[in-house]
Amino acid sequence: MAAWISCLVFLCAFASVHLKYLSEDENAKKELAEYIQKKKASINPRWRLHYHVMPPVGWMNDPNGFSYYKGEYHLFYQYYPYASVWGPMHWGHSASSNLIDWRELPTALVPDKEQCFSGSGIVDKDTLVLMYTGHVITDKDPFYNETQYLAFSDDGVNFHKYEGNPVLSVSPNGTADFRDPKVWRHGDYYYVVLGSKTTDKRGRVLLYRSQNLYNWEFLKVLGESHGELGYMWECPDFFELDGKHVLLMSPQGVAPQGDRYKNTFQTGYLIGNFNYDTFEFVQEVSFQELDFGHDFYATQTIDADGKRVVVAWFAMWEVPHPEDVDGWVGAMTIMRELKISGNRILQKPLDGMLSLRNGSVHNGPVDRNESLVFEKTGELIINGDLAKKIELEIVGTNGGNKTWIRWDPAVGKVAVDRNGDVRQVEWSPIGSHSWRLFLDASSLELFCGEGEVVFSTRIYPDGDLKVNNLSDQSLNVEAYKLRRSVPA
Ligand SMILES: *[C@@H]1O[C@H](CO)[C@@H](O)[C@H](O)[C@H]1NC(C)=O
Ligand SMILES: *[C@@H]1O[C@H](CO)[C@@H](O)[C@H](O)[C@H]1NC(C)=O
Ligand SMILES: *[C@@H]1O[C@H](CO)[C@@H](O)[C@H](O)[C@H]1NC(C)=O
Ligand SMILES: *[C@@H]1O[C@H](CO)[C@@H](O)[C@H](O)[C@H]1NC(C)=O
Ligand SMILES: *[C@@H]1O[C@H](CO)[C@@H](O)[C@H](O)[C@H]1NC(C)=O
Ligand SMILES: CC(=O)N[C@H]1CO[C@H](CO)[C@@H](O)[C@@H]1O
Repeated sequence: MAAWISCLVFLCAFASVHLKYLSEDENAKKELAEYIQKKKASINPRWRLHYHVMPPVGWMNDPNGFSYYKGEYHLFYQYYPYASVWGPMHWGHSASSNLIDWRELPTALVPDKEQCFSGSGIVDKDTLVLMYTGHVITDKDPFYNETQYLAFSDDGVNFHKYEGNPVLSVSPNGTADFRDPKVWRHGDYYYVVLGSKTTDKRGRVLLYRSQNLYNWEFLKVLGESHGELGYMWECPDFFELDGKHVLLMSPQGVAPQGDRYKNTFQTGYLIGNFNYDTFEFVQEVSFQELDFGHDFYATQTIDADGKRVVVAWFAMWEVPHPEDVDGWVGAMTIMRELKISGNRILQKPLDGMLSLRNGSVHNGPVDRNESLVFEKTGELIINGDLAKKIELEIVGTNGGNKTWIRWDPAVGKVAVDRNGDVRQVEWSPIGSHSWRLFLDASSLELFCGEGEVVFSTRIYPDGDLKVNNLSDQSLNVEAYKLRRSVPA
């Protein structure tokens, strides 16, 4: 009897702790939703984007949890709603039925003892499971601990954290940097790659597997820097593409080399072959950057109906984010389909991007000194003679930052020059000689040819967007206005 009563007391105590925990989480989310709603009214709209996912207010970084659940794509992001600077990480949330038109959903995860660092999403039976890094501040060097957590949803909107977190608590050699789980299913197992480093500070990616998402078995180091590729590899992703395997990741600490690696941190990939019996990834091509613009980091991919689609954080660490004074920072790039051609990956805007075209702005030659003006958004298909120089200037109708896009046949390079800060790379077209340029209120994305060279750069024009022809040759330009596909 006594034993029975104490057991009951224990159960009640357990249940009430459990309820208190859940209701605190629910209350925090409710207050946050009210805060976001109020704060939205004070956001300056001038640089808000029209067809790129952004936080409603506050700061965002990495894309997270890219998944397909109950008929919709879900895309989450590292989120600090209370200021336009990085802070304790939440997960913001957007959803879309076509990867083009996005709606905003309530904040999915709020920090508790742990900050909710990056991770991924996977559907397990009828549940959308998020696997993320619980980043906990500690009092001894390096003053944080990273372990892997789970959270669940049965409706794709409301998420609750697993009570048995963490599910994966120690990295093989005990390094505290152990984050950004990207999970997938193959055969009878779930697999996860995690970003980490060796004890002597070389970036690497760890591979684990599990039959149930709760118990994980370490398998192999999938890839590792030998000193040339930085001290930490973040946001790994691993997938099959056109008969090869690709390890996509964001190394930190790669030294600039000529035109390469000029951003604070890089994002790029290794192409090779993977064997699910030995767990060996044999790299065949050395590291290449995926995008050559100023603002591209922390990619995440999804298999969307057999297409491999990538999205990245459309910003960079440790650089000015001029929209911060407007009450928000950061966005996602447009979604791109990946393909392998030869030794490299091509990026192509999703076919669905055509559905954004809403009216022609121009079709034909752009005359001497003529400008095309775009009311905040535009898409341009540009054809020129690659035997001669091409130069376009992008500027606000009222001034602000100037950006130039150039082709110089003497060096065979395409350049994006933002206020004198140049990113450039060799381009040898493998097919099309066109450029496809997407402009939004504070961004440009330039796809060259078949997507063998792509630049993603944030720009801060004052007013609407003006594209000036500075070339010595006649360019043929087809230009469209693009409609809005995300909340303002
Ligand atoms: C982090 O915390 C877990 C317990 O949740 C512990 O097992 C692990 O050793 C800690 N890692 C480090 C690097 O301190
Ligand atoms: C672009 O400008 C140059 C020089 O101003 C001119 O020669 C060329 O014809 C212009 N391009 C087009 C398409 O008119
Ligand atoms: C083009 O612009 C330049 C600089 O403003 C000017 O000197 C030149 O006369 C213009 N050319 C034409 C054909 O309008
Ligand atoms: C670019 O524009 C931003 C926002 O107005 C401003 O903060 C920055 O100083 C400009 N940069 C240059 C080089 O003009
Ligand atoms: C397309 O443009 C027209 C005219 O500018 C506008 O009325 C309409 O709302 C736009 N459609 C969309 C879907 O944005
Ligand atoms: C996975 C991994 O890095 N394991 C290493 C941990 O450290 C021991 C001792 O230095 C090595 O032998 C393991 O290879």
